Amino acid sequence: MSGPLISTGQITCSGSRLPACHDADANGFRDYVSVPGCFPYGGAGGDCDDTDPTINPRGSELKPKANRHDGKDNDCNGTVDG
Ligand SMILES: [Ca+2]
Ligand SMILES: [Ca+2]
Repeated sequence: MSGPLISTGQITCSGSRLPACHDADANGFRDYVSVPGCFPYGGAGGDCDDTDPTINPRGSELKPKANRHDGKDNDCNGTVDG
């Protein structure tokens, strides 16, 4: 899994902070994809689906069992239903 690496070669620091990652679904996990190089201020990161609050890196494909067959990558490990 790729993390929120802070790029020092592409971002010019001029007293401003890195842009904050979006958390569109307000589940506390911010989306690194929408804003590459963003920083998860005030929250964890790595939300692979920032439109569904039930999907996050701490989600589970197994609990509830129905998640196993919902066609979603509930735990953001890159594998749907696994
Ligand atoms: Ca989110
Ligand atoms: Ca998964």
